[in-house]
Amino acid sequence: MAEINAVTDLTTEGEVAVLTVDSPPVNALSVAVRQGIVDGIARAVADPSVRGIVLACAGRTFIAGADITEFGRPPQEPSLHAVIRDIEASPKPVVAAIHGTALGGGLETALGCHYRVAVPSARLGLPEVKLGLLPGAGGTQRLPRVVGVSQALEMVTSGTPIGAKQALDRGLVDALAPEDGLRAFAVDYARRLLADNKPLHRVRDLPVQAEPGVFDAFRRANARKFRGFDAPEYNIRCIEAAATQPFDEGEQTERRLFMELMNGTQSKAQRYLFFAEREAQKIPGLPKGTPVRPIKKVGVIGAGTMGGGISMNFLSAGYAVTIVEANERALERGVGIMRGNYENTAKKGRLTTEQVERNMGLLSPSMSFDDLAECDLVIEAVFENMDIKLDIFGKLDRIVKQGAILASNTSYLDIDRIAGATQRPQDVCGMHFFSPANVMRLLEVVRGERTAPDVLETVMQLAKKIGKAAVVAGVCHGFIGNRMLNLRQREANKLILEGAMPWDVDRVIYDFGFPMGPFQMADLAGLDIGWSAETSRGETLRDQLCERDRRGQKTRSGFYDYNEKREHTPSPIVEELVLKQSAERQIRRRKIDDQEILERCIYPMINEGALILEEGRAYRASDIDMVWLTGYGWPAYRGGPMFYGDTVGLKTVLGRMQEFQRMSEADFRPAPMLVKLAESGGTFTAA
Ligand code: 3H9
Repeated sequence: MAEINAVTDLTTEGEVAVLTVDSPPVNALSVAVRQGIVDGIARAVADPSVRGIVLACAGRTFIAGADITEFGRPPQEPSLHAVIRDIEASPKPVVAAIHGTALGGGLETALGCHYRVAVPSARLGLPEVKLGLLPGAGGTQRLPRVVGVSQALEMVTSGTPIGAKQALDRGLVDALAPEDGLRAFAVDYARRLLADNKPLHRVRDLPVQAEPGVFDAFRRANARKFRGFDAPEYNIRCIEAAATQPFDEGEQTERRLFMELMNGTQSKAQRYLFFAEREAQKIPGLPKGTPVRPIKKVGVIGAGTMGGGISMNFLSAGYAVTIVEANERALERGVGIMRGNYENTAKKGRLTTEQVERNMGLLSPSMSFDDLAECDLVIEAVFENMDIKLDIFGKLDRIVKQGAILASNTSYLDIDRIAGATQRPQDVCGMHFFSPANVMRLLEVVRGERTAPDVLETVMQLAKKIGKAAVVAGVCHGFIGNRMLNLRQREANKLILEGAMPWDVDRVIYDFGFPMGPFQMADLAGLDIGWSAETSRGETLRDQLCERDRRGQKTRSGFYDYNEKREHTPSPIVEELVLKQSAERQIRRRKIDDQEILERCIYPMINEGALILEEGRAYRASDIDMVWLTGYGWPAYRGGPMFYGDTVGLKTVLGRMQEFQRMSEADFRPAPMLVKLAESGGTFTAA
């Protein structure tokens, strides 16, 4: 074995040289890997005894992309372009041997090879768009030459990898290798190429054609999905260049557009979020190797919207779930809705009917707490009422086996008090899912004062298994997400009394990049959540709307009027009620511009985030940003509220908070951390 450098080596098997990259964890294309490939290829090309080359990787995966940690720093030679150019120019055939994932620069490197073989479990894709980028090492020019323009457009703008079998069908892979014999297969494949005198397939030389109008049609079809993001459009332009320009010119276009994205704020935000998601898994005081408790059977209390959605997460991941509800009709209804949801997914082709039956077969509906006795984890998802929860946890303590984890899905309440209702507070934590719980990625894991480390570790690992992005929050009213959301809602409510209309606030929030504004969100959730006709005093706008049976989308009217397609239009009744409210409260309405609406809604949230950090209810600013990204539809290209605060500049945020303080001292009091960072020129995300 000949070592090329610390992360690559070259061995020969007869006339075939195998160049192996070994740079854990994911063989990213760091400068050392790039140099190793260039030197390894040069050595194999120069060796007269070598006639063919295999490019392979050690460890769990083929090359997973450029080394993202190098982005934003001065570029170092050799560039990835040079690496791929050298591979493609090799006079001896180069075969890429792919296992794990060939992603981004990794797939681009494979596309520079003359042939590609992969194990069936391998996945191949160009996920750069998720980092606000485009494949910048010839990927947008080579991919359409192999899979065609339509498939290439789909792959680069979605960033979703495809499986090896699909890649074989599309010509992206030339042959499938046995799962545990990739290296030998690739070497043999190279030998056969040589024996059969096969030509060198240089992808750059292949033709590429596009149907007239294909690009604009693609843009139109995806306009909603791409709204606000720069990278999808840049990717489309590159594929367009591949179809209209010679290869070298197309590569130059790609390079130029790549650099524009790389230097922009959007990609910076999206790259930050990539690391934020991984960082959120690292919990202070929880060393690697913390033991986990085995979880096989899960219990869920409550078969309402939340309980049903929570159960579906576990059923879909193959866990047995016992769902308990107090009355039979509610239980039947809840189970029926779950089945209906699965069947709808099956109708859309995203589940087979067998999978629907398998999932539903794992569910045991029950009306007795005693059926939870053998569960390893029980999640309570009933009405937000402390007394009811205390009663339930007392019962669980008596019934459920020792060592089980007892969790509450409460959105606001004090987990320590709930834990206090048991003799085993160390086994209690919060698992706060977001509605619809089977869809939204966020799981706030609330760490109580006495939650045991292995309980926390178990829940964090479990979250990954059910496809959730878990973030640890400390005990406080509303935890991270809802505590901050309350402030946005407070300001939205104030703004409409002071001069804006609900649709003005919603438009500003939507244009900022959220899927909808606060009033549309309220209509969707239902205005009567927590409202009752008996106790209504008719004072607030919400009271007045509910009293008129304007309870949101479900009654086809709320802050807006809705048609049968659920399209909304501003309501003249609401306008009248808003004006009346202002008059009754003797508020002189004034014109409020969009900038003020945005700042009033967002800056107090940032300020609250600073308080949350100060109090230690979140471990880091990026955890707060993950909460908002995965639970509330914060636009990824703005990085999250704390990152956004940094982007605007904390001095600016502080300055505006101080101006707003003149209107209301208590509502806009700056957090000491905000003041300190603004004065010292610091940032939340680098703090
Ligand atoms: C690109 O290629 C641009 C080019 O087109 C143009 C260039 C000119 N770099 O996710 P995991 C780290 S853009 C640096 O937990 P898994 C990660 O931070 C790139 N580090 O493992 C983590 O570190 P830590 C296009 C990276 O098994 C550790 O590896 N490629 C990179 O769940 C383990 O990661 C992508 O976007 C990287 N590229 O998933 C692929 N990737 O342990 C990005 C990972 O300290 N990567 N790390 O927290 C992934 O999607 C997943 O990591 C992968 C493995 C699916 C590969």
